[in-house]
Amino acid sequence: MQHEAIQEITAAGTLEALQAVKTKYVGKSGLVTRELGALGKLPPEERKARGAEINAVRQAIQAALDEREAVLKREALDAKLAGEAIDVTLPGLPLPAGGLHPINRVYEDLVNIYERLGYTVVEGPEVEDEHHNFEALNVPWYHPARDLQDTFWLEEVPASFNGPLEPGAAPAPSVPRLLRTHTSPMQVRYMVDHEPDLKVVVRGKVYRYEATDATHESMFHQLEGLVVGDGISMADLKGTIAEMARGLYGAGAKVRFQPSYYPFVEPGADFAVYWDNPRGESKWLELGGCGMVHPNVFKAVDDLREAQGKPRVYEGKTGFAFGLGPERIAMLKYKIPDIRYFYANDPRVIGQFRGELG
Ligand code: FA5
Repeated sequence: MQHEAIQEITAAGTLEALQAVKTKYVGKSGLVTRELGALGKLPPEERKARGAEINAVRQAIQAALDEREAVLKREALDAKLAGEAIDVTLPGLPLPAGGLHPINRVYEDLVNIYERLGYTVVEGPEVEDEHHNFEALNVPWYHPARDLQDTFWLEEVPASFNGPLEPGAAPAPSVPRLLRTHTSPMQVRYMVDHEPDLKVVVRGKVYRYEATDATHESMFHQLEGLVVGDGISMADLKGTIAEMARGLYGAGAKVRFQPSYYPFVEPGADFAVYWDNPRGESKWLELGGCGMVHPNVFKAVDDLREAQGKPRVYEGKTGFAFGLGPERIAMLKYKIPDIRYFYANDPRVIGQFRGELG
């Protein structure tokens, strides 16, 4: 029996198989255990010798079981460790490649065009004050044009802002802050800090307290242009916008100007480019507003300069300005049907541009 047991123990390849052998021989009703139990039936003179014999067998089997168990446990541990080993030579998990947001891509195209034309590129504060956003841009507090750009105010608007709707009424006692509704306040800031001649484009976010729809967001972007010097004319403005359209849509691009009203320019216009849409139709695409800088803006800038001890240098100058929303361009270029997709943080939308824009 000892011989067979040892053979079976040696043959057991797993801890489970070994346990079965253990149960078979030395378990509660195992073969050896039963033999020990049968001792009582032997005549007393045989019991001792037989008992010693069976115990020796039992100890030999137990020793073989222990030894085999130790071997199997080590093997199991080795196998587990081998399975868990980190192969440091394997290539790492690939990080998803990022790409430029479609709006930044359009900005790059636009900025490249204007840098080529010798413009400086600036950004400016998104938290503005009422004076730069409206007042200095020839939009006094009582002016209905303020309704064109519903505003996120950051501070209580003083009661006098809602005072008698008359020119010449007492000016507001303080200047509340707001989220800029357009990039035009940077016209003012840039002119206060720099003397003519100048050519500058402003890029950045703007905010309007508006209901959103497929073509309107409450946060969007603008590109603003400002050129000031001597004898700058509407022809310069038209040539510049045409050059931009050719940069965006190729040599055959055509531009259209229609009279429009912005308080900070006179005359003012909206401009559109003629382009071939994805359905093969040629259409006018409204891009933004523009015009010749209003003399009241130059005056407001000189007033601010004077208050800072700087010379008045803008009176008598001429200049043009324009402002457009890159979202429009990006929606058409990348066939994104709803402006809200740009900022919904959905990787299924933005992820499409990884390869193309990387
Ligand atoms: C302005 O903001 C003027 N500051 C532009 C300007 C600058 C005129 C300099 C003259 C001289 P307007 O409110 O039209 O104008 O906005 C300009 C462009 O911003 C629009 O043509 C449009 O492309 C974009 N835009 C306006 N509102 C939204 C909106 N809610 N969501 C997305 N884009 C918008």
